[in-house]
Amino acid sequence: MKVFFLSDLHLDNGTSVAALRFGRFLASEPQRGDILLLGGDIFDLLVGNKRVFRSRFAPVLKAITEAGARGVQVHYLEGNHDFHFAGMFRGQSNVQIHTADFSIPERAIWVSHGDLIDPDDTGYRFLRFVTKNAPFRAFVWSMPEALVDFIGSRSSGASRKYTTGRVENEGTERLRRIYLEFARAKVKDGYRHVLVGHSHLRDQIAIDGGEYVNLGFSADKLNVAVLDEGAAAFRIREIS
Ligand SMILES: [Mn+2]
Repeated sequence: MKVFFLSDLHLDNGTSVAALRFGRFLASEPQRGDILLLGGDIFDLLVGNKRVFRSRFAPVLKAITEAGARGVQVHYLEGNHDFHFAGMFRGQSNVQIHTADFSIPERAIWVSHGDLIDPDDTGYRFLRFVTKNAPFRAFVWSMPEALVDFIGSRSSGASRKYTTGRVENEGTERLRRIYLEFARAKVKDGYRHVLVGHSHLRDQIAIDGGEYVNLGFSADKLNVAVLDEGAAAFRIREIS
């Protein structure tokens, strides 16, 4: 039984090169009994169970659903670009939506989107406080489709410019360090594989007794981390 991990694809529609690659991967690789971990920000904007998003991302949502239907255990953790969408997968018992960090105890895996690791990101913390709750979900539900899309794409575009245009500097070193510290603490708690996204800083670092994995952001070339049966560490490769 294999475990697959992907995050931060930031798909902006259902028919882009990246979306088609992801769809082909979902249709062919994870088999019945395998675990598929989606670590958040799979979509660049998917907030609320709105028709505009169901239709924009239809091929990808269908591929996720079909993977679950053939017996793949799908765990999808909300990111800061994709949340309040659990309704899209209602009734699909093999597709579990997580609104907070979670673990796969039998493989000693911890999965975190990573958006709460940096204690100094106070602006984002406030935004999260305002948006990630039931009243805001109800508010999105009541809003016209086009308005959610308009406001969302403006804020998601602004945040993406920040994250993809990031250059290596002292700030990134600081982020790397605190993400790694986060992973070390989880390994101390007994997890062997700490899978994190959000920072867009790709890393795979061995920690005494475990590892920290972050796939970064790869635009059209999607990365997947795979844990084979009995393997000690994930291996990262590109999806072609
Ligand atoms: Mn993120």
